[in-house]
Amino acid sequence: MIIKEINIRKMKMRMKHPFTTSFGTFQDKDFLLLEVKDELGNTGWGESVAFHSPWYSEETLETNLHMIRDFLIPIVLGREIGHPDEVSELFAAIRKNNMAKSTLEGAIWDLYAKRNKLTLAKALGGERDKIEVGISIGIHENIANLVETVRGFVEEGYKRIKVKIKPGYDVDVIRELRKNFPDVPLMADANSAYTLDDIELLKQLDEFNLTMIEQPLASDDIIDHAKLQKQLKTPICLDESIHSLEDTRKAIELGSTQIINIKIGRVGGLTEAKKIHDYCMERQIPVWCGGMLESGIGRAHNVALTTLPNFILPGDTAGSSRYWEEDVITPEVVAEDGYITVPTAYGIGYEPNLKAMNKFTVDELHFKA
Ligand code: OSB
Ligand code: MG
Repeated sequence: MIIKEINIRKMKMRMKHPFTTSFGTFQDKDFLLLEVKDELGNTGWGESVAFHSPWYSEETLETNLHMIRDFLIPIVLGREIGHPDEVSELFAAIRKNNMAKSTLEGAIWDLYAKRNKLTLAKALGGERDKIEVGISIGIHENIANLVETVRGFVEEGYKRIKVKIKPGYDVDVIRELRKNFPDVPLMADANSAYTLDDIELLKQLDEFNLTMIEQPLASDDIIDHAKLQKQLKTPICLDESIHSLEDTRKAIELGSTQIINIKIGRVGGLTEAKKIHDYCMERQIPVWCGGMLESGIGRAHNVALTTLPNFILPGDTAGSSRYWEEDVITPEVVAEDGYITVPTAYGIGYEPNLKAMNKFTVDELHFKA
């Protein structure tokens, strides 16, 4: 297929509820959507999961726009591409900037699947027709409110509950949740808020039978996590520290992690995500699909990836209505009793809802071969 046309939309969508992590609060979501077209008029869609500010990682919407416009589009525009796996090889000449790469690579995967009359799930080698999903819940300053929020999602059937923690909002919060929900699969995500000085405190979490603790230590660390894991019963899962298959190999070899959170954007695209999945499957390391508060386009990519067999643990990809009054795809992603049914239409399996998309578009850029 020849990449003939690329269109970028700068989007602004207000989330239904603010979402607070140890590093900041999200309310307005600024992000990019990208559409690719081939010589036959087929289209594919991708989403940049970079946030407005460099809190979670160094990438932002504007750095992604710069990388996509000035470096990545010139590599693919007008080029003949046989298979989307070639895209990550072409992009290897550019260091890092994984979320930027993933935006364009994801759109080309969708295009490839549509052109070959395959679902994206099938094109990736996925097998499931429905996926199990959990939910990620932000910091609630009022613990009674948090308990009620969790109760609502447990009643909706979500398969596991993840709560954010930070220093001063950790052991007591988890104790209260365990008291109220003794049997619910529960985990905590610290988004790098602790250091090895907090070992004694983190060890107290062992008594609550958490499925895992996600990224307790620095966002660029794999050494201290290995030291911490030796002293914790609770499995550590790395999120921020994993950007590639190589990072995955090193973290597993060191004993820094027992579970991997795969985010397509963070690892530079679906091809690398699949490599990490396959590597972990061979070593019986479970993986799950993380979320970046995506709109429907990114959410659809997550659903397709999660159909691969080693996505053993429920991910963070909840239904569209958890985040948005109106999503940019049709139909919207629906989670029912903790399952999302994998769509059967070709490519990502959901159509862009252009009316909604236009409403939330603040700028557009067009590129033609
Ligand atoms: O660490 O997984 C994370 C949201 C923003 C930034 C980082 C993270 C998160 C989430 C929510 O946990 C994931 C989602 O619901 O999409
Ligand atoms: Mg995380």
